[in-house]
Amino acid sequence: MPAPLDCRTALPTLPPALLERLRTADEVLVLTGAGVSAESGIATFREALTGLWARFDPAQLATTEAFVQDPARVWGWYEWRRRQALEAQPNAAHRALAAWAERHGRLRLVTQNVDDLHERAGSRDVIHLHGSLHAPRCFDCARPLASPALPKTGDRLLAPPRCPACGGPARPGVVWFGESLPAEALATAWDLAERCDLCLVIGTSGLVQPAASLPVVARQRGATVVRIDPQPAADFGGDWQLLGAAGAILPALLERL
Ligand code: BV8
Ligand code: ZN
Repeated sequence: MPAPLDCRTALPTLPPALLERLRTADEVLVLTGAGVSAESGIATFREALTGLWARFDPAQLATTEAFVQDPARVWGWYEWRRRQALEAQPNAAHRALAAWAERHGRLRLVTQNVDDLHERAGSRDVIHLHGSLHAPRCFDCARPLASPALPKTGDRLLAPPRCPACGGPARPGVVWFGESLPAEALATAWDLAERCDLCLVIGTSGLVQPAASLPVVARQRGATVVRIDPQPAADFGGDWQLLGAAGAILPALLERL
């Protein structure tokens, strides 16, 4: 596996083999994580969370147990994140991926993110492996619920609204740790990983399963795996690492294709 390419100041001349693959790929799978929304001002998971949440570990809050134990703290955290997402704008990375898909025609976008910035940048048929901040449902009867009006202030403890049908508490429409991923989304993503000949892994630390296995499956099936991230991955089993911000690298890459 070649050394990571330093793209932090500008996109360097790309190795011919990489450029050829980017230009001629037949089926492209793109897997994104929180890093693709970082330049929109949305904190990633592994940066310290600001405000009321600085002292909580997301993996502790993003669980059914945490919600049962303190619904107002978990619901309040997600409403704080939903506000962040609503106040954010898609960045150049989101827009470049939407443009790439339009031009290529056989590029599918799978995201671990629960914001809607890919959609707002124009991406279609986005596969959300971990759900969405914009699809609350009843914790007890699973009925879809409307997102309530956001309170005036940001990060607060908030009692979840009640289900009009059974009175149960609303829960965010995300996949918590220990919960299964939406079966159809996972099956579609897995099938894409097995069929693609190019897999772009953008803005994800690759720590959460089963999403992190998608690029591994793709490579096992012969795909070229390209990772875009400012931080090199020590145990990267793919082919190319482009070091830098997705919002800078993706538009520059698109110009080269
Ligand atoms: C499951 C939604 C089982 C919620 C998320 C023990 C007990 C229980 C489970 C497990 C266990 N051990 C392992 C597991 C499995 C567990 C797991 O993987 N745990 C990890 C922590 C070890 N997985 C699960 O629980 C999954 N379910 O396994 O079910 C099961 C099986 C059968 C039957 C029943 C159950 C569910 C996992 C989904 C959890 N939900 N999100 C929410 O958002 O609150 S995960 C959440 O965290 C995100 O969705 C995402 O997946 C993950 C965060 O990762 P990243 O997106 O990668 O973000 P991160 O901050 O880590 O990295 C950002 C990257 O961007 C960095 O590399 C950074 O350098 C880079 N970056 C920064 N700026 C930029 C940039 N890159 C480019 N440009 C920039 N400008
Ligand atoms: Zn209900």
